[in-house]
Amino acid sequence: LHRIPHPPHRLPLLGDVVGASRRTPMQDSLRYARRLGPIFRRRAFGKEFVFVWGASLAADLADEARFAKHVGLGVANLRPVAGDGLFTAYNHEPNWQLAHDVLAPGFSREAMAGYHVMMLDVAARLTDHWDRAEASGRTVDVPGDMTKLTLETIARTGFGHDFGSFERPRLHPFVTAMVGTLGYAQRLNTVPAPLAPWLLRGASRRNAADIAYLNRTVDDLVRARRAADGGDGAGDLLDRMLETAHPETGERLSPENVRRQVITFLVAGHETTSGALSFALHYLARHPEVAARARAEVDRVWGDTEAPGYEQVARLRQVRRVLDEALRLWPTAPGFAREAREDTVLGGRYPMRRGAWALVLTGMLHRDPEVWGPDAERFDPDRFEAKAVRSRAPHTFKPFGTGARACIGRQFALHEATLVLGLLLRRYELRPEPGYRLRVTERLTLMPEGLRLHLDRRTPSA
Ligand code: MNH
Repeated sequence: LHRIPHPPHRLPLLGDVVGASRRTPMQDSLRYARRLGPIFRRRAFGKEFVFVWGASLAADLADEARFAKHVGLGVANLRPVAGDGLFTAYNHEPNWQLAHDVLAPGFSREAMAGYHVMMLDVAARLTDHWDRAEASGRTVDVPGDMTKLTLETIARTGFGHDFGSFERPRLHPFVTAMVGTLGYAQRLNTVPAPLAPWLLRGASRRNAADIAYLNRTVDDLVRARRAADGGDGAGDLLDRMLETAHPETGERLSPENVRRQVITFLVAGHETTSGALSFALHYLARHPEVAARARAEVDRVWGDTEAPGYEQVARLRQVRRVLDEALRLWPTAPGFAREAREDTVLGGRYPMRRGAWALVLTGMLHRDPEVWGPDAERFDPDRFEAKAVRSRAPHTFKPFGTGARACIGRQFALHEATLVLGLLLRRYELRPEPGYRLRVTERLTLMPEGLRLHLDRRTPSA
């Protein structure tokens, strides 16, 4: 540890809390990162945390032979919500492999092609809503509407459920409860663990109520499906969770584990995609020349087809680059933790004992000037042209994590977001609100705060 730099002013007990901000721990760490270099540590309440963002060290942590996912910090704080569900399971828990094998086919090409039509359907509700705002000259609430869109998409495609988000003036209470638990899990890191029940008394009562609400929602959803005799799922994720046995062992998910998986997928399946879409729309509104190029591509590739087909989405290269570049600057899942499988030496210099772990700061890795150049802070989708991508070192762009525990929903998210950006670019011109400056809220995930845009409906053919 002594080889790893830390902030200069350490307090006894509290540690490195000088200048620290409780509401934005990730952006805070980015500030420390710039000062302290590619690997650094911070102490909080007697514990030492190691952060890594330098590209070569992060690439070393991606070595699956020596490192694995670590369930720590924010992720561990979600255990009371998501238990041994796919995202929060410990590597050694048998339900991880079981659920992974049972659910992975739910993200195959064939499965995705099946979701496509439902995704189009949900997107049409968004454009109805935006058409009305546009017609009356109102701005739209981007993160709010993207959250409605992505929640409806995962609920419909995965679970045959309709939350009716676009028919409500406010977000569905499921979202409020989810945001509550995510925020609470983040806050737990900002107080000493033994004092948490006392310091966060009120908040922890609310959190218990939020978790109870999430459980109830999910139990209702599962009960409705069981009552329908498994008949109406047509092989969606819930069908797999309830009906499908492991191909080799014949084992099935237990009812308690199904509950954990449904919550996991409803939360993981929409919150980060919503943020990614929101950041992308922010940058499109700020960079009309980029938007014009992407829009020209949509017009060219999709032509007059009212509803683009599944195959026509992956052909939107420019649009996809906009999304990648937004995820580079603001990876909406802003970090992931890696632990040593055995005693090892990180980057040939930092000894780590078996079980020792480090948090990869994805947002900072994505701005490492040695990889991205001196203008790493600038929004420039051309960084994702095929030639540029080929010439970059591996493990330098990691918005979906790494290895066996990387995001299972990656293709799902990319397909959904590219499709929706294509549809929105084809239909509207986007204008920023004068005076808006990007502010980013954190609740484990990242989201642009207060982002509203003006819309102008494009004329004919659109
Ligand atoms: Mn997703 C794991 C980012 C969309 C379901 N996701 C991860 C991890 C990252 C991540 C990073 C790894 C975390 C870790 O190592 O601790 N995920 C994203 C981003 C988007 C996203 C940035 C959208 C953009 N994720 C989705 C969608 C779904 C989903 C959509 C589901 C439909 N993600 C998961 C699940 C895991 C995961 C489940 C856990 C996988 C595992 O551990 O086996």
